[in-house]
Amino acid sequence: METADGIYDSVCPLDCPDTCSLSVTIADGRVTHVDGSHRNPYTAGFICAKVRRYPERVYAPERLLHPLRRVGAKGEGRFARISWDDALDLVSSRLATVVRESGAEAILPYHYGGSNGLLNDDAVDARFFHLLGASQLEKTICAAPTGAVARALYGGMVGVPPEDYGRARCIVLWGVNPAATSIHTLRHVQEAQRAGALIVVVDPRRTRTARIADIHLQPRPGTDVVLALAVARQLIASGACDASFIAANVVGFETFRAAAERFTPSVCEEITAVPVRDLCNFAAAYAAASPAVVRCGWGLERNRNGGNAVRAVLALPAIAGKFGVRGGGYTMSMSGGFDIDKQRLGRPDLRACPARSVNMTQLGRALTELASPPIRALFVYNANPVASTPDQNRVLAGLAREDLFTVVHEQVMTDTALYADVVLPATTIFEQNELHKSYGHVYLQYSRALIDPVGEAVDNATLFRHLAARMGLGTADLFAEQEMMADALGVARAEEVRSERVLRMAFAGSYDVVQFGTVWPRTADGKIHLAPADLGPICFREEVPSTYPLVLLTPASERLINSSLGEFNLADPRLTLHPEDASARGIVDGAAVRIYNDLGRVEVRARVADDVAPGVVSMPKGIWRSATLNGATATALIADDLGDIGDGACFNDARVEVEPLGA
Ligand SMILES: Nc1nc2c(c(=O)[nH]1)N[C@H]1C(S)=C(S)[C@@H](COP(=O)(O)OP(=O)(O)OC[C@H]3O[C@@H](n4cnc5c(=O)[nH]c(N)nc54)[C@H](O)[C@@H]3O)O[C@H]1N2
Ligand SMILES: Nc1nc2c(c(=O)[nH]1)N[C@H]1C(S)=C(S)[C@@H](COP(=O)(O)OP(=O)(O)OC[C@H]3O[C@@H](n4cnc5c(=O)[nH]c(N)nc54)[C@H](O)[C@@H]3O)O[C@H]1N2
Ligand SMILES: [Mo]
Repeated sequence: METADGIYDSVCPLDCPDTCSLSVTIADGRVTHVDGSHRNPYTAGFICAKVRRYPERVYAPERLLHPLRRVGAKGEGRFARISWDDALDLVSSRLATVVRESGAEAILPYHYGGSNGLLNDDAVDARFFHLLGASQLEKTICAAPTGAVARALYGGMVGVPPEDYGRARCIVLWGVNPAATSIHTLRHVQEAQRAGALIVVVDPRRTRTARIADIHLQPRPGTDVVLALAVARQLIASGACDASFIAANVVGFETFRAAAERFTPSVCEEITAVPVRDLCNFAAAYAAASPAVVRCGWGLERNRNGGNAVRAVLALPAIAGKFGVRGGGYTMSMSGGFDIDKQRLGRPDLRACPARSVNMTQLGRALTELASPPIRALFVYNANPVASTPDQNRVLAGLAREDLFTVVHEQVMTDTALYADVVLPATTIFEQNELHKSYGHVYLQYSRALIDPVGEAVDNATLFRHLAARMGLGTADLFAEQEMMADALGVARAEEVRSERVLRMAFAGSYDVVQFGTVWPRTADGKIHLAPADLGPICFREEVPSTYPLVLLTPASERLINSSLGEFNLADPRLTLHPEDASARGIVDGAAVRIYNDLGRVEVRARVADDVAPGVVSMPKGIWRSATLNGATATALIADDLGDIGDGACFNDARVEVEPLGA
């Protein structure tokens, strides 16, 4: 490819709600600089520090340049270079053998958010695996509870765009830490605060976001359902609920009210540790403010009560009548607003017969326990399960199975790729075309390849096109980009986004997103359902007594996106613990510690700080095994339990003990 030296448009492909438009400097066919652009107005010309370092990923020493075949033991990391021809022959013949001997359900595709674009996940790959008849993957390691709840209550109504937060008089950031996970949202939050808005943060940790808050509620992890029900009860008791809005638009209010009844402010304090006074102040301030917006995040969903928590939080704007005004209501994922038909992209109709579903949260269990048929071939792409999936030791035990054939398509040699039988090199965003929606804003974007693939890297779509051709599945046009784009967007919109590069969501000719103004619940009857039958009764599950006294949280850090970019950006991860918990165990700041429970042990250094309450400890998600003292990371301590709604992962619900290393 001949790309003249210059500055070009691109889009960040990482799994982050901000989906930034990028300005990329190309010199001599290489990416030399990445920065934010103004093409997507939400990016406003600035990006996070880690993505400015993205060229380090493109040219990383860990970058995979050629297909590889394992020659050492599983996980040992000894590979021999092979040609693409040999690699495709090997993979297609092994998959064909598994189909012939055990049936296609013995093949499991495993993928998530590595490439957050529409052309390289759940598109060509999905068509390929449907035609093959492989087991289906339930994508639950993120957003399954929030997604299920937002659909049940509101039919996935489009959320308040963060660009409208500047208008709000009260912003509630519930279980979300935009200072790390959505820096462009934070900008609008601060703009609102300067204009006098009240900022409320609900987070068990004193994050950088919480530090700027006017009110910081610090509930015990996993108790948000109680907190939100207590707020609802308080709104109702103080006459702050909007009876006429409820009568016209809400189904199930009485059931919801009855469920909230027992959570008086003092019962709430007992369970959540949020003082009665803080609860009452928050409820009164929220009731009085308009526009008021609740930004519900993902941190609160990742525990045994997560679905019910989200359900109670998303009920608040309905009860308090916060809709119908620009900047008021709630924000959850924005994806639904792009009107992209995932079925038309992934084409489940290509499947000749139904196949079982495997919950990705329980990958380790699936690889070690599933029978009739057992998983014999695992195909990993856009994912790094050793780093990002619960129960690391069980995942590793599964990957170590001699009789499992594992293919990993990756950009860099990850902890998962080390266990592959065949490693295939993947392109980065600068080496492929991609269509990007966003789960945090309203702009649909398209980006083109700017440089030649590094080494022999191949994008996901091309890889599955090649494999389909080898295996005689489908026809070439079924897998073409043109076809994908048209299926996702319709021909006209596909052409428009290709030439314009950025398209804004529109609703009946308006660019404004006003809940109950321009966008409405997409439930069958157009109403809000506070007690939908498919979610069962709203409830709070008490903590299961454990011999391990500390709750471990494993949130996002500024340094990585999940495990992506971890090869250069988080060499010394720390466990944060409260000074009381530290001194009770003889742990000082910077000391090496062992964190352990029945599932595993992780050794890192400690950071002693009162950012967490006593009884709560925290370490970042996504770190690489080489970054800890013993080669195990947080997921080694996290059970593969499923949450209350949506069968999601419970990353923030582990119980652990900590001791000084050497004790
Ligand atoms: N820099 C960076 N940005 C990212 C990511 C990243 O890894 N790094 N990941 C991306 C992805 S995939 C996602 S899904 C989003 C996630 O975006 P966020 O939802 O903002 O991220 P989390 O860190 O999972 O959780 C947010 C906060 O929830 C808190 N929390 C934990 N348990 C509870 C609880 O029981 N109740 C309450 N109220 N809060 C709780 C945590 O302390 C944390 O500060 O961010 C995206 N953006
Ligand atoms: N402890 C703990 N763990 C968590 C969470 C938590 O809160 N706590 N949160 C979870 C969340 S929110 C999420 S979304 C998941 C994410 O889990 P994953 O989606 O597995 O995310 P990553 O670990 O970043 O792995 C993505 C991989 O895809 C690769 N990749 C990028 N682009 C491409 C491409 O175009 N093609 C191919 N073939 N590969 C590509 C990247 O190099 C990277 O190694 O992790 C979850 N894990
Ligand atoms: Mo996520």
